[in-house]
Amino acid sequence: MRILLYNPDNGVTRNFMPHLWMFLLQSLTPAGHEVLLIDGNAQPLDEAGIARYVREQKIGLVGIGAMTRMIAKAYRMADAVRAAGVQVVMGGPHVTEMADEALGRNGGARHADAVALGEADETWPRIVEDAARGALQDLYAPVDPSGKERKPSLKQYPVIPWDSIDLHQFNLVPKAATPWLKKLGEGWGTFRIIPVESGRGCPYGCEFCTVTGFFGDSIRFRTNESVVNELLLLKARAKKELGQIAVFFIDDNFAINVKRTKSLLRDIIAAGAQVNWVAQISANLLRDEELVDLIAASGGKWVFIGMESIDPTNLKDVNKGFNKPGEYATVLQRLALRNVYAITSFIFGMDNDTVGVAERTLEQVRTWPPGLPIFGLLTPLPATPLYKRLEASGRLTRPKHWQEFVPFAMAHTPLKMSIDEAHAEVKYAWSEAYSAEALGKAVDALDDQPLGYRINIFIARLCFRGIYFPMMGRFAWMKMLAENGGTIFKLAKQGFLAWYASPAKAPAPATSAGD
Ligand code: B12
Ligand code: SF4
Repeated sequence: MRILLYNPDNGVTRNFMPHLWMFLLQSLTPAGHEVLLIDGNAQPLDEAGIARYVREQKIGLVGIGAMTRMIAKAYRMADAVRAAGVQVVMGGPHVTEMADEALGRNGGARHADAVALGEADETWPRIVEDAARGALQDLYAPVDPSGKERKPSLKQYPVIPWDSIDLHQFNLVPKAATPWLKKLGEGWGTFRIIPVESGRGCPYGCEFCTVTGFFGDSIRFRTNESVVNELLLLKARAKKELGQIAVFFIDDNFAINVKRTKSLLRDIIAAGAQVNWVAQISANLLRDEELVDLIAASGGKWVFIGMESIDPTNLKDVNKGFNKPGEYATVLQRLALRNVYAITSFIFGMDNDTVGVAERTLEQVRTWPPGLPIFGLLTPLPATPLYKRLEASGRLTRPKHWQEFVPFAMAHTPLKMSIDEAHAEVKYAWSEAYSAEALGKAVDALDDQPLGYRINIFIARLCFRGIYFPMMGRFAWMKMLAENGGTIFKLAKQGFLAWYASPAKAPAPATSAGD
């Protein structure tokens, strides 16, 4: 049977990073079946397109995975596939919580023939065999023979054949630039950000988050050896292609067990498996100087920190009181001292937020080492404690917000400001933090760093700006480049002067010319 695994586009980013679940399920597919992958962020498809594709490619099963924000698109695509006569199985965090919705058991239309609940590592092979026999069941739950829920162990993690998988759709280097970028330094012909997991689960149970409910509060880890081997495979591929690879450790809290994280990072260093990496780590775990030393030495470049708010009352309200705003600056300095920077994530529209929250947050951000701040709105995702609390108190204004997804729009009324005011706050934060002036200052703040490093920060900033101001079309790009002309000119001038002063550009000695 030919199987298509499909992830719908999110309407914001393009092929920033592939989704791990597709590669994982591909690796866990029983022999005798062929698996094709399409990520809508890299290969946009509409309903007619996917129907044509499954017919032309003679696909027998389509697996669709989606977060809540893409679920409406996922359902439309599933409907088109089923209308073309092909079976659909859906999985991922949204349908796990809303299986009845996907199966049309709540009065709405049916979108999927089957739903894989929770982690599908162990159910996937059975789903494939059932589909091949034309005997798909409605629901597949990860349970043991006695019917008790079972979380897959990560000790026997499959080898994802990163060295041979077709990753063409995930190259971030524009095609036109590939031939000459290949020759730059160690080669920039390809640049890919690859998701790697080293563990699953988070016990913290923040009120707005689905992770503790979905993956459970017991944490499971892969062996150090299996993670190290995966990094070595990725490194070898990048070298072979004269390209670059960066890894996103997608664990929800990469340092949840500090002792184990240190041991993994030591093993990475010992095996020479360092690649540039980014990971999510909560601020409280970054108090450990030795951990931060190892992060830097093993290739850690960016740490995503869910700061959420600078207001302790807000943090307590969402069960994230372990975040201490008073230590944010120290933690960021500790990272910056080792040239590791932070993606700092904030949520507005919390119950104690009032008008002006964005400026109050930015006042703090401006005093920190330059990083990549991101701003969102408190969103009640299905089955989270937050959703239940807001529902019980009648505060949901769009209880099924995912059916008509609108980016950066609240689905409930905050307590101390209006929905419109919350929207204005998030807009203000993005506009100020990513203005040409703010970008210029971030680059200037790194004056003591090598030029390549500062260019990286500048490009990362421009990319992150696109999360709120999507860069669709040439005009948007030209406008943004014109606005940032001053910084671009400054970086280009410094680059030219550095090149002019370098011995590499001096003419070669006459003897070597024709000998
Ligand atoms: C990496 C990641 C991202 C990446 C992007 C995704 C990518 N390219 O990988 C980035 C950093 C960009 C991101 C952004 C966001 N993310 Co995110 N992200 C994650 C994270 C940390 C890891 C995802 C992952 O790979 N997990 C590991 C794999 C193995 O697990 P999995 O995807 O769940 O797959 C398993 C099962 O679900 C199932 N499965 C999944 N799909 C399918 C499909 C089929 C057919 C089958 C059979 C089974 C199946 O099988 C897999 C193996 O067991 C998760 C949290 C988590 N730990 O999962 C949050 C998570 C997915 N993100 C979440 C959210 C909310 C967001 C944002 C909306 C946050 C925000 N406010 O901006 C944005 C939206 C991004 C966008 N515009 O698309 C939520 C989604 C909840 C929900 N109900 O939708 C999660 C669960 C975290 C949370 N806090 O609750 N995210
Ligand atoms: S620490 Fe992060 S992953 Fe864990 S529950 Fe809180 S938000 Fe979710």
